[in-house]
Amino acid sequence: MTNSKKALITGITGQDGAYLAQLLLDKGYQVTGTYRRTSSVNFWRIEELGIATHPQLELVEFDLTDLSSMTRLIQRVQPDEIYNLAAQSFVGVSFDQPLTTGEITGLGAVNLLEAIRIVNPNIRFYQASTSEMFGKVQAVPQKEDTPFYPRSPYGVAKLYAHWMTVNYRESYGIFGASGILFNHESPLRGREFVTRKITDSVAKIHLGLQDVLELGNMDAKRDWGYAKEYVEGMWRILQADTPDTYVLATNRTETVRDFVTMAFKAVDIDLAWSGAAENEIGTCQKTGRALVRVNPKFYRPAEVELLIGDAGKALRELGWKPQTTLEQLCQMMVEADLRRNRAGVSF
Ligand code: NDP
Ligand code: GDR
Repeated sequence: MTNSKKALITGITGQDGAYLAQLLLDKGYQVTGTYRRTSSVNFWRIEELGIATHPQLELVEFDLTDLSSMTRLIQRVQPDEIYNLAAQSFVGVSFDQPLTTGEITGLGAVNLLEAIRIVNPNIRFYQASTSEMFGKVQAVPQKEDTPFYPRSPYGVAKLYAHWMTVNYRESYGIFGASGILFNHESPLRGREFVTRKITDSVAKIHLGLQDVLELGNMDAKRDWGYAKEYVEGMWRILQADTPDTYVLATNRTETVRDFVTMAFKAVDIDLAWSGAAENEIGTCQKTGRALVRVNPKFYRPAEVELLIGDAGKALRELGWKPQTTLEQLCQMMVEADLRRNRAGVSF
């Protein structure tokens, strides 16, 4: 299928960037994806999806903190749509690197908005906002009008970028839309995030490549969906008649502990939990072997305890709703990690 539309995706080497590129290429878009210069290229996700050498995909080196290169890139590509997915996206690291996180995750979005304002205010802009902006629970389920209370430098930076998107929408009439996405996972999730850390460890433990899985706060509750479905929501947000803000979520929440139990179940291991807080352990019911342990080094200085989203507005206005259950998602991730570990691949 071909289509005359052009899209620019920042952060194509990340989980969502890869899935979104695949979706837009399937729709016939001409896609320009940006990646950061590093000593070794990081294209494993787009390679796994089989799109790295797609004739309608252009890959461009770019850094979100560099306004001049961004302006030139937008001038050259003249995209119809820009999806700003690039960010320092790991909450834990944001406590150690608050300034870098602010520059990339917060100011980076404003660089793009400024470039759009200068080059072509008709370009549609999607900002990857996050449920981390809700942070400390003010109301449940969280939706578009729930008050924000971010609990990390990442959440604060994202909130700044979110409000700047709204501000450019209101001040300059730019089509600045924002998706407040709750956690979404997949086999392409980075291994530092808890779901993938769990499924990769479960695969390794099952294959005898690892002894124990160490985690931080097991009581945190998250609303986890499937990333591939969430990028479809991003696209729908940019096809709406007017720019707006939408929550994408599943409206189901589970603890980290529940996800661990589910992941071990996917390899036929039933866990028994004992102890509390720092002393909690998960043991194999059959053998009594300790497989999961808490290590306080993974605790965060401030935690987001409970996220559960209401995506009713996205369903009503965009016809978007999640389809994959958490059990299916978890199974898919464990199977992918079993395959990778059996093949000796470490992504
Ligand atoms: P990833 O961490 O997988 O990807 C982030 C991307 O940003 C990578 O391509 C990364 O490049 C790139 N990047 C980082 N710093 C810069 C920089 N200075 N200049 C240019 N590119 C940079 O995130 P996800 O795909 O999971 O998430 C996509 C977006 O959605 C992020 O903004 C995230 O904060 C947000 N979000 C994610 C949610 C989720 O559950 N996944 C939920 C809500 C929001 P490199 O590969 O080189 O590191
Ligand atoms: P989150 O995702 O912070 O919600 O941000 P992450 O998977 O890192 O943490 C989820 C919860 O699990 C707890 N946890 C651990 N987390 C990690 N990473 N490692 C551990 O060992 C561990 N043990 C317990 C955390 O404390 C937390 O409560 C993700 C990112 O994708 C953001 O970019 C995005 O905006 C939000 O989701 C929505």
